Amino acid sequence: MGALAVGELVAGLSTHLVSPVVSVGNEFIDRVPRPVKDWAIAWFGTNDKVVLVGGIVVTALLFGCALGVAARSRTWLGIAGLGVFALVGAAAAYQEVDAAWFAGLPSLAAWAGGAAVLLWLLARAHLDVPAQHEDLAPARAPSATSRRTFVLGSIGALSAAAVIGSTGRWLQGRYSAAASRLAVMLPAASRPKLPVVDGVDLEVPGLSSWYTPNTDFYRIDTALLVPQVQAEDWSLRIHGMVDRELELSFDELVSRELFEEDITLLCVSNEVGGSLVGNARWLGVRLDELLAEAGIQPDADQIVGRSSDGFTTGFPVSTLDDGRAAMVAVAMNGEPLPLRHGFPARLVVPGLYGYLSATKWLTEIELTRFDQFDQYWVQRGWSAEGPIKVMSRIDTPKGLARIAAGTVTVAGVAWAQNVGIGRVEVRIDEGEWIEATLAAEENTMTWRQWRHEWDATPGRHLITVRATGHAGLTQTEDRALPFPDGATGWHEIVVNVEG
Ligand SMILES: Nc1nc2c(c(=O)[nH]1)N[C@H]1C(S)=C(S)[C@@H](COP(=O)(O)O)O[C@H]1N2
Ligand SMILES: [Mo]
Repeated sequence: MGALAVGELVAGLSTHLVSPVVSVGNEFIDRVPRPVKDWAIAWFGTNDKVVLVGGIVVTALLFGCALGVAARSRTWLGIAGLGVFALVGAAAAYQEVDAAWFAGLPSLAAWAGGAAVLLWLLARAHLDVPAQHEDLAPARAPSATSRRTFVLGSIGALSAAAVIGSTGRWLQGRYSAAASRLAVMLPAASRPKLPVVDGVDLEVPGLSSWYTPNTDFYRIDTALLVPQVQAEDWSLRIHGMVDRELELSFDELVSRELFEEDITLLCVSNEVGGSLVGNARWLGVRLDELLAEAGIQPDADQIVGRSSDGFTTGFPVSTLDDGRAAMVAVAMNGEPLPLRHGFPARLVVPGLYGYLSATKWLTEIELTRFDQFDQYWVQRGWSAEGPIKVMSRIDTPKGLARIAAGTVTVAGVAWAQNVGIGRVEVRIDEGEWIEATLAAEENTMTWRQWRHEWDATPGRHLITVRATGHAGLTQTEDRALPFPDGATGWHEIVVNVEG
């Protein structure tokens, strides 16, 4: 406990330092075998990070208790054990991107702090050891005073650790980019988009709204702490296999021609019926225009996005051939990108899963070749190409809901980027497929709402949905898990209709 607290405090002293707990967590995230990660997302969803940090702290505390017990007979064991513990923290710290040469300092200090607390507590526990040695019989029970000094000492040490640890966390908070975000003034789009088509939102209770509010938007990334990137210090470098390297500051980026577009973002880990999908209005600079200015060399076939935290994405240069609205985005639903969603800038590429394309906290765009570089998730076995698959989801009623008999509105969303949804069908109890009513279509890069009025009779019923893209491709019934290139299958729910 003392060790962890000192680690936090020292980490708070410099932006170049990361708390040992966070480093160990980040390393863990980068190294866990995929099944463990899938299991964590399945069980804890987007709370997986809280669980991981909690797990590390609890493991460390249990380890500390074991060391304390061992140190009672052999002091050096306790000190050495703390050393092993600090080594793990330091090793993880040196794995962080841009680790400074002194990255191991918080762990080293944690070792010293932990050892000091241990020695001090041991001294208190042994205060009257000589007395014990004199009267060996009947048992070597510590005297009441010795026990009291030890317990008081422990309480004192715990409170000191709590104070030191929270001071450390507070110091680390100084590097927040929240103020930088508040100060950002975004110019309007120079090519304003027409207002959203009428009727894209069916406004059925329980159905996802057309735009997903930023606060509800799913968050998926490998960063245990949200990277804090100040717009003032930020720059975007476009380099690699280009004719002219470009480097743009945030001001230079936003004073270029901005455009806006509604695009639905999707995570490849989304299961059938899952919620790792959201629709937003994005404002940004066209990626094809930036790259044309840099001049893509003919041999380049991969566009790699690099993030401030070392994460990378990669997708084919040919993705942009159809003129789709790929962009370096600076705003989401009318406000600067939230810190969690990549402030100050990120990539958004309609039609590709996020892991291939949607780099948050973007700092570099590199033109390269697939035979020269594998991006973060490709190194971990995921597919190097990831067009989003046709999918539909029932939002209301909810699975296993109890509903009253009569007319029930079954409604949801469907997507088929960048072809567009042509048809959605609903089936009750494996009967005939019935065409649902579609909301208006805004563009082919977003989800499309649908609804179906169902005359519900008492009993237990199975509702199934499937979608078909404009090109005629119907969502397959074959169930596939997200790995390696996205889940497939029909979304089905069971409801209980009460008579
Ligand atoms: N820097 C960084 N960018 C990232 C990721 C990441 O781990 N780190 N994850 C990607 C994945 S897998 C997805 S699905 C999207 C999610 O974007 P969101 O969190 O804004 O919804 O971000 C992408 N961009
Ligand atoms: Mo993702």
